[in-house]
Amino acid sequence: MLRPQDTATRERKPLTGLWRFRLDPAGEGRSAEWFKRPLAGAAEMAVPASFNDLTADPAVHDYFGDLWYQTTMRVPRGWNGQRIVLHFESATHRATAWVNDAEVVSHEGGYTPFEAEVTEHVRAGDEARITVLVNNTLNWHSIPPGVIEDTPDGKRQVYWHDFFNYAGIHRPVWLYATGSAHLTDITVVTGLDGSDGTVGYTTETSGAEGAEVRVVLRDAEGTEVARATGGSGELTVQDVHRWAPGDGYLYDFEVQLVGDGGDLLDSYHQGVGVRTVAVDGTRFLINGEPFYFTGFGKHEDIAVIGKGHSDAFLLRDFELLKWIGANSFRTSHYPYAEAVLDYADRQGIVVIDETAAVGLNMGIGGGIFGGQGYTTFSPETVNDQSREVHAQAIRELVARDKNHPSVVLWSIANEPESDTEGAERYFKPLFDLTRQLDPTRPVGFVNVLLAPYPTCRVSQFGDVLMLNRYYGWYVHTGDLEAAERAWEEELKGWASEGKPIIITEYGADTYPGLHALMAQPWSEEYQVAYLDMNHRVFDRIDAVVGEQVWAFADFGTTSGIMRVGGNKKGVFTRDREPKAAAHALRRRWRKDL
Ligand code: BDP
Repeated sequence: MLRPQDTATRERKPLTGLWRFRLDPAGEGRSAEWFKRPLAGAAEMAVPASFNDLTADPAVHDYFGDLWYQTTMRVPRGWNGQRIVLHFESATHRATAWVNDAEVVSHEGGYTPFEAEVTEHVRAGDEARITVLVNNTLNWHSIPPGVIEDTPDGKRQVYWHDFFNYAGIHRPVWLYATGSAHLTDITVVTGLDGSDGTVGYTTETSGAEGAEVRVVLRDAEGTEVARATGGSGELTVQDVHRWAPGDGYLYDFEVQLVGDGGDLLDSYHQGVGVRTVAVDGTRFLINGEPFYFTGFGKHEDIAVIGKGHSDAFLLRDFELLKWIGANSFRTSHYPYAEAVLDYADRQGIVVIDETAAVGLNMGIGGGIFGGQGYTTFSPETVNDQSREVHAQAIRELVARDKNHPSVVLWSIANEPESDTEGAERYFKPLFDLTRQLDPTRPVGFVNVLLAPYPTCRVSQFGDVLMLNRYYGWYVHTGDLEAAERAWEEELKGWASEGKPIIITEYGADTYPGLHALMAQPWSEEYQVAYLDMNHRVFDRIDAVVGEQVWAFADFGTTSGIMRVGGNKKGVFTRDREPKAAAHALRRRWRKDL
């Protein structure tokens, strides 16, 4: 699937703004055919945004179930005779859409795009009614999972991940037009050969019998550097300007579909960063050079708009990454908006790209966030059907993000149960699948402190070890000496595996403005001392090739005795102001200061 674009042959129209919106607690809208007329009793809702915090009503804030969005738009007059497509960058966690009276698409999974051709349901120049049934419940077959429990006070949505279940239409929606002969997919794989670069490509088309594919590669100044004819092939770029961390140099790869008579049927522009990624022993190599990750686990999380994408916050966050000297982040704990990855490509920021498989671990619920009595992997809980949903989430992630030079590593899950036979059986095929989908990038998953060395049975499948550890916070709380000893001992065990280790989370909740001379937990001083302790340990272990602090900024969670207005492990506050730790990290990471 190609992301909508304006080109010589394509036009798009954003469907952002205020839509009609209404909850459907009884789940009656589908059978009552609400999509056939203007939504009765509707409020208005911003798209893109999470609906949860745009309300003063607690029942809406915590709502789970069916919710309806509707808008009316005019199809551009000039689109007569064009193929017209309705495209959602995401809808959380599943959706069905109608155009006028016709159901056109359904999609499971809250963070990847989906689309449908709607040519036969609309007319250029006429109005079209677009209705979307979004459902935000989590169950044993959703990624992430959850369960709806009956309580004396009614039904409750329970889930095991530590961020608020924001939902709605979080990213742009588009109506776009192409010719009937069009490109449907482009894949590029880049390589290096001395000072030259290679760009291997494959394309897919539809309705294009007799048409020819031509490709042109241009440098950042627009000068042509290579061209070829044919649906697949390889281009060579002499004296290539490599894409590298801190140098987001992109070539423009234009794919053209040309008809018999030489007419341009379709044109699509794909940014290409020429770089290589490899794992060699305990080293993580980008362009053959050892790379050390500095940065964060992040969230798509902003006051008021929740997980709604904001270009303004995108810029602010990347400014802070640069200011602090971070060269990377992980898309914890779900695929981020495509605009984020495009920007990472252009900024030369390295990305660990994660699926939404978070909370597949009933041990964490019992151990940290309050008791509950489920088994993680069983026929009644996370089972074969869940794994197929997980597999589909991986397929959609790789399909969406395969061409981003910034993405150097797939993370197929965060902190799942990983010390049982059930976990081993569940994960083996998912690693195989990811490698089959993308043989060019390393694959890993993020290990939890409940499966310490040497108990983990899933890390054997990873090319890289990704560890989340909270020595000095959840264990040895406030005792950094004991924490340092225990952490180093465990890390030495992992180092003996001979793989690169990235510490994908370490962090301490910190209430901004709370100070304590004796560096007590929750104070700004403790966060700094905690990070210092971790860094001493990392610097003594050669196999550690990265440190990503948890978290970039404070973020919204469900309420609980461990959370004060959300998770406060941010190095920045939720409105992106620095805590003392931000200055300390900047001193460590900014080699140029
Ligand atoms: C880890 C999770 C992360 C949490 C963090 C924490 O990966 O989502 O927010 O710990 O407890 O378990 O702050």
